Amino acid sequence: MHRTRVRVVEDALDANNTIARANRDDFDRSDVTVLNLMSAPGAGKTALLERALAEPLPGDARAGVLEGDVQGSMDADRLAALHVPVVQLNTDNGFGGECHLDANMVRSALGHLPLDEIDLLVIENVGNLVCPAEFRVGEDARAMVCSVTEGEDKPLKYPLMFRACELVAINKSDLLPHLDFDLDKLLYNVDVVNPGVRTIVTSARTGEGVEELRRWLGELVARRVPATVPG
Ligand SMILES: Nc1nc2c(ncn2[C@@H]2O[C@H](COP(=O)(O)OP(=O)(O)OP(=O)(O)O)[C@@H](O)[C@H]2O)c(=O)[nH]1
Ligand SMILES: [Mg+2]
Repeated sequence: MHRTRVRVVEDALDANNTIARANRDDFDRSDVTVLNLMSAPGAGKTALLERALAEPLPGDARAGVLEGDVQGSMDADRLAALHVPVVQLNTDNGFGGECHLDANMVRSALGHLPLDEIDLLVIENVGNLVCPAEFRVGEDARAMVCSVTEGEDKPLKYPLMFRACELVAINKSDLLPHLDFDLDKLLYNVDVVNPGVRTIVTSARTGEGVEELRRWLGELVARRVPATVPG
């Protein structure tokens, strides 16, 4: 019984990976770098994107955003004001209200994205510290936002998410003076689960760290190796 359950989970992840590779081929054909951006609900993914994408990115990389939410278009509406292409994907709409995006959901949105007109696609995943890290969607890189209101222990309690990412933005730094929060302890815990991972302390309120985040996004696009997928 137990073994059957494990097999089913493995099959589901295999199927997801197959679709993720198909997404990846489509992204490669259009030469688009893809970032899967994850966090707990409300850590500040959309607020940081509003700041980071307000000006053209370094290297004039053109960005687009795929907004994943269970319901509603509030985040997409916020970002649409920036004049970057934004597509809203609701998991409530035919995907059972899932708490994460998977490769098939992203695939269903590809036709709505102007892939040939962008260099970077940021996929804002559904706010959740567990499931999004388990599903590849065809991305080149994964990053997460961890806000200072969440507690220093989160890397130790949700290690997969912290381990899956190559950048951790530690957001809401403007609130530090008002909190009983030890930033060094959080940085230490992040390093324990993902040694050497890049961290940027950010505030979508004051703009702290946003230039560094923008530079990182530019570097992500610049490091892309041109793909050899048949057209
Ligand atoms: N003080 C402060 N508030 C912030 C900061 N970043 C985001 N917020 C606030 O935190 C709340 C959640 O921000 P969002 O950007 O919606 O967070 P999110 O991660 O996109 O949330 P979901 O998409 O629902 O998972 C909003 O009220 C923001 O104004 C920050 O750096 N400092
Ligand atoms: Mg959001």
